[in-house]
Amino acid sequence: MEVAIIIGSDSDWPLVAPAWELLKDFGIETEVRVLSAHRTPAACVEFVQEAEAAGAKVFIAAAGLAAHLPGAVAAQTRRPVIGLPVAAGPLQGQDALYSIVQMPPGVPVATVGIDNARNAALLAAEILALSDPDIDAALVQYRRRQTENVLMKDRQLQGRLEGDK
Ligand code: RP5
Repeated sequence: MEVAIIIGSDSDWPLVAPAWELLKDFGIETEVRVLSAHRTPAACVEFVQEAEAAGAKVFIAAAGLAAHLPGAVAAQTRRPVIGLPVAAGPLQGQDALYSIVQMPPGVPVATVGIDNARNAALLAAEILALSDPDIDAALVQYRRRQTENVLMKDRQLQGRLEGDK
């Protein structure tokens, strides 16, 4: 296992699944577990230790509401932890964002935007790419496709605007 994804509830999965898909596309071995900092604290600690022993180099932890999961994971490992705030509940992820990003000095969590599962996966891939040329090559291709896609959209818009003249 190279990346361990932990989600605070199965209700988070639809928003986190794009991260798993992207890592799979990059050929990165990823395990996903539902474990909560509040509801299953002991199992959460146990898994982080097991995952680290199994070779996990990066953790992605996703949670909504009072999202303590990424911080609780970071407290148990020196591997980089990427926190993904999930838009759940009446505050739609703003509570989770502040909770995840405002870690006390000494235990960092790299926080991405609310529901931005894709950026969490890309950040994990970029960390792994530092020591894996295949993942680095996959990232080069990903950026190239992204650039081509935006330029194509620009050409399409220019075409439509020309047609309106
Ligand atoms: C958080 O509480 C979870 O990460 C989820 O985003 C939110 C709601 O959980 P459920 O009540 O849907 O299980 O801990």
